[in-house]
This record gives sequence, C-alpha cells and structure tokens, in this order.
Amino acid sequence: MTNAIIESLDALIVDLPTIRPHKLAMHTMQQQTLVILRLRCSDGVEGIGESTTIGGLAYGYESPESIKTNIDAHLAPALVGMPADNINAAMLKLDKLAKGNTFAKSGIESALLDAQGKRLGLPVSELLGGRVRDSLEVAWTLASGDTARDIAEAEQMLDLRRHRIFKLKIGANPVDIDLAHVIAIKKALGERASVRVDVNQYWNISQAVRACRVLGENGIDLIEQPISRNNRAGQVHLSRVSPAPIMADESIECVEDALSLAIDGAASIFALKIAKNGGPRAVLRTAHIAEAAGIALYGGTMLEGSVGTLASAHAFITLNQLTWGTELFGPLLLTEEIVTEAPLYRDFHLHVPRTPGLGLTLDEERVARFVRR
Ligand code: MUC
Ligand code: MG
Repeated sequence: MTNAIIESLDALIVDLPTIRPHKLAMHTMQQQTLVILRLRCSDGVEGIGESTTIGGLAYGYESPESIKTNIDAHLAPALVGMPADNINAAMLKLDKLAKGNTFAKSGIESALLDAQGKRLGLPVSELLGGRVRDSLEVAWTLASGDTARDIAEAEQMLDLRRHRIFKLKIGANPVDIDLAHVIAIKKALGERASVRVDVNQYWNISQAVRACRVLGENGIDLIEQPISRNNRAGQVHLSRVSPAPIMADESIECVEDALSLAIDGAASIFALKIAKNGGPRAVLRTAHIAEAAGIALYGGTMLEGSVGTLASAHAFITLNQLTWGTELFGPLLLTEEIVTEAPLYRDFHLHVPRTPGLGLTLDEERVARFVRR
C-alpha cells in the first residue's frame, strides 16, 4: 500500500484526422475520435487511459459522448477518494455501480494500471504477470474502398516491412463484388501475405455459407464475424462448415459472452479487445477462457490511438498463445500524435515499451490543440 488516493478522473474527447477514409461495412471513418482519460492521484502520479470506439454509435453500444458523460456523472465521482493502488477494489466498485459500459471501464482500468506501474517503476505488462514475447506482429487493414488502391497500399507495407498480414473490410457491397475484390487482392499478394476478411456481421447465413466456402477455396486465412452476433445457431453452423476458420469479434461484448461462445463451439478464434471486456485485466479473462477451450487468439483493436493501443499491447504480450497475431495499428491510421514518443513499429512488429506504466507521456500542447471544446 502506498496510501495514494484517487483525486480526480477527467475524460477528454480528442478528434484526429485519418490518413485516408477508412471504410467499414457500417461506417466510413474520415477521422477518429479518441476518449482520453487522466486519473490524478494524491502522490502526484497521473495515470492515462483510453476509451475509444468506432463511428459514434455505429459499431458498439457506447459513443465517445456517452462514455464521457457516464464517466463524468457516475464513474469518476465513485472513484474519487478510493485507494489508487487497489485496482481490484476500484473495478469492483464500478462493476456494482454500472452495468456494461466496458469501454469506459477499460480506459479507467488502463489508467489505474498506468498509475500503479509509474508508482512502482514497472511496465504494465509486468503488473499483469510479465511478458512472454518481445514484440507483437501487427496486421494492417485495407479499407480504402478501391481494389487497386488496396493492392498498392499492401505492396507499400510489404516494401516497408511494416505489415505482411492484411485484413480486408467487406460486407457493404453485394457479396459477389466483395468476393471478387478479396480474390483479386489475394492473387496479387500470393504467398507473400496472409489475407483475411472482416464482414462486421453484414451477411445472413445463406450468403455466409457460400461466401465462406469461396473465400476458403481462394486462400483466405480467416473470416471475422461474418454474421450477426445474435444468430448463435448460425455461428455454430458456420464454424463447422467453413473451410477457413471463423473469428468472433462483435459476438464478444463481455467476458461472459466469451464463455458462452466457447461452450457452444461458435468460433475457433477470438478477437481480444480490451474495450469490449472492460480493460487489460478483463481481456485476459477472455483469453484464459479461450485457452482452456482450445480457441485460438488474435489481438484486436477498436482503432484506438497510442494510449489504448499500448494498453492492449501490454496485455497481449503476456499471452503465450497468440496464434493469429494482432491488429494494433491504430496510431498508424492517424495523421497526428498526442503523445511525446509514438509507439515503435519495425519489422512487422509493435515493440512494447519497458518503461514504467504504459510507457507514454501525453504531449500537452498537442492534446490542447485537438481536444474538443
Ligand atoms: C473491427 O471490426 O475489427 C479493427 C480494424 C479495423 O480496421 O476496424 C476494426 C474494427
Ligand atoms: Mg472486427
């Protein structure tokens, strides 16, 4: 115990431009909106966290604005005065107080861990038990909406040795158009890259059965969330018949979802996202369920900036089994940084800092420039 007390928790909405429009089935991003948390403690330590989502309310049940409102009105007042170094007690209190709200809770858990790491002089990965690898392989998402542009982008990433795993965002177009797009990209890249798709729930089961077969036969390595999270029987069926493995993403909105998917055999890979489980510690509970059930793991993203990306990375780097790598490329999709030292991407990998906490410092001038007023 250090006797440090939580003095305040502030949520800032920060709007940053993207390097190009990023087209998902449900939303085209022209910018990304980060929710950055600052947790100040009585010993002078500040913890930072991030509670970012995609596309306002288009992707999940929390928007940047609702996350900030719920933190300001409910979560922050509950935490003020609590011991800063008892993360179990703090998160238990929030779980009693608020149903769901995993995005908000994830940023708070990250900030508590960052503060505790700074206080003890340890990286967050060491607070979580210690890292079992040096770095994390990182996929890139091709989502310009144009096949030729996506191929050129992939070639550039291969040349730069930045990414050799590509995820294609599909689902918005008629199925055959999307299939032609994916097959053209796989043909162009061949064995030089792993090509995967994310349908973001946009197919129905009749479309998905045929499309998954075509994708598998054309060398696509993984199919993410082809149908609705609500169609459990369909997910179980698809997971049995698809020649390419099916990954659950939207199907996991909390740790309990992960357990019930595992029991039903509804997916053979889980996308791990700190935001959808309630933080870096919470996401490891989902990972452990998967490991016990023989389900493979992938380190997912809600396209967070550097803070949320490294909060995820510190958790994922403690995992022995991360068969499908990660997609922790969020900071690379943004034209601007709000930390003094950006995360390091080299040789297809993200290198996770070994400095205390998350290993990041907010750049006050840049935060002030981009914060929404
Ligand atoms: C998702 O659905 O996985 C992750 C990468 C990306 O481009 O979009 C996200 C969300
Ligand atoms: Mg997804």
